[in-house]
Amino acid sequence: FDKHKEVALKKQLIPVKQLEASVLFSRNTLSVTQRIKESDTGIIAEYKRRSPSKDTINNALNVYDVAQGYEQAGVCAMSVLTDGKYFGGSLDDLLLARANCQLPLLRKDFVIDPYQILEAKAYGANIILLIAAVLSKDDITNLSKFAKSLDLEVLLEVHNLDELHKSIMPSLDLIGVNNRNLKTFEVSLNTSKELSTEIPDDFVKISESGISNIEAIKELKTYGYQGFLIGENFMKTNDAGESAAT
Ligand code: IGP
Repeated sequence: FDKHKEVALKKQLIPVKQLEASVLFSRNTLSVTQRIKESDTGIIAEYKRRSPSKDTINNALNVYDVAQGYEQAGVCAMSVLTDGKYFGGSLDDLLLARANCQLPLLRKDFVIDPYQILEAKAYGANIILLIAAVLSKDDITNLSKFAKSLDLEVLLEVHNLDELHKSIMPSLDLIGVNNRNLKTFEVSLNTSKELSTEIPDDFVKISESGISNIEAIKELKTYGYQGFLIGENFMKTNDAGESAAT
């Protein structure tokens, strides 16, 4: 993760003033929390070309078509990987998704600096991800408050009880349990099941990763999960939008 920090910080190319002056900076807010509460499915569908755990998932699908497909499928929000090094994504992907759908968009990246939150806003995101495994409690406090000040919602990702306990604070909107261990890439839906009772009810609960069928969703719902972040299962097909619809 330290390496990643270096890379992320080196990308500070566009001056802050210019980001803040961009047209997308002053658009209306889209609330994913609201949409998830109103939806019976709660799906956040991800655009992901490749991942360190799987190498190439699919290079043939362009973000433009996928954004449209996910929107037609009626998902609650779209997640766009903007990390280039490990996931082959970019901020341009986010911008293209913004240009082609009205869905709330999650900037999926390793956010460690407020500058990345300004970028998220300027490139069309409505939600940012903060990963408890790579951030201190103070980082989470500062970054989440900064995001809220820009009218962005915050999804906090945890993988174990320690991460959850250090992170609970009012400036978060959604708490996501990642079923994938980011160090070993092992996936187990039990992670969501085990942590479910520890997440206070004021947050929308999201289960992330390794979800590949309706049965899993139904089961996770009985544990109080309202949202489901799904990438690979949709992206590995010829038509990600169609598979999200079914
Ligand atoms: C999606 P999957 O197994 O459905 O493709 O997982 C999403 O949860 C996963 O991409 C993810 C992720 C992350 C990627 C969850 N947390 C943090 C990068 C960084």
